[in-house]
Amino acid sequence: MKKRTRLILALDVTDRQEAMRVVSEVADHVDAVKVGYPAVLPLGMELVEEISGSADVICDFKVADIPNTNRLIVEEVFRRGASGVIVHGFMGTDSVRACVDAADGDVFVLAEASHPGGKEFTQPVADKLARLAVEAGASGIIAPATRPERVKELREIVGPLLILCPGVGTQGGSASDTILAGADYVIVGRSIYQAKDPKAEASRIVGEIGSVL
Ligand code: NUP
Repeated sequence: MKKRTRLILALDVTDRQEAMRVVSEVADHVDAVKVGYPAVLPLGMELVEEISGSADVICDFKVADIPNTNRLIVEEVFRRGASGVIVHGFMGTDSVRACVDAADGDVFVLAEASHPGGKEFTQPVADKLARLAVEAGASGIIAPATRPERVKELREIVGPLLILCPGVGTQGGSASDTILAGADYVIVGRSIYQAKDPKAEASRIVGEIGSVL
């Protein structure tokens, strides 16, 4: 994944035409497009194939199973053209390692979730999950833009691994504060794809990120 604008679009759009319209409008402003179940369940893995022709795609499937099942899922994700996949760490080091071994690209481990409920279960074990990501050979972690102080602490643990942060905009996080805290990329969904002018909003966020680099 290139590191140019440091903005990743979260494309939680369920209509194919709408999805492709948003992607084409913001393509110049994002380093990757993240798709998850909201888009892939109605639109199929063909969506990944289609977008991957013009942009890096990260599949946010929060893979969380035994090693063999994880392997099968991750192999298919990359076979369809994705460049990255988001997985859970709580199933254990062997389950994450199976993802890393099967991947033909980046594996990101969710360390701490960005929503308020992320404080209940993920926050108490986030440091451990971040260490697991390092040990399992992952490319990076997912950390909360809603808690920049936690991004800073997690950076201490993961060193040079990539940190991707959702939670900017609608969830209350700030793109510039998140980058200043040590994130490599911010992930933004609704603030962009629900905007009247998604391209203008993406451009504004890229400008905000650029202003602190
Ligand atoms: O902790 C997480 N928080 C989060 O919002 C882990 C995630 N993967 N996400 C995803 O990031 C979430 O599923 C959505 O696709 C995106 C944020 O979207 P938005 O709040 O900017 O609309």
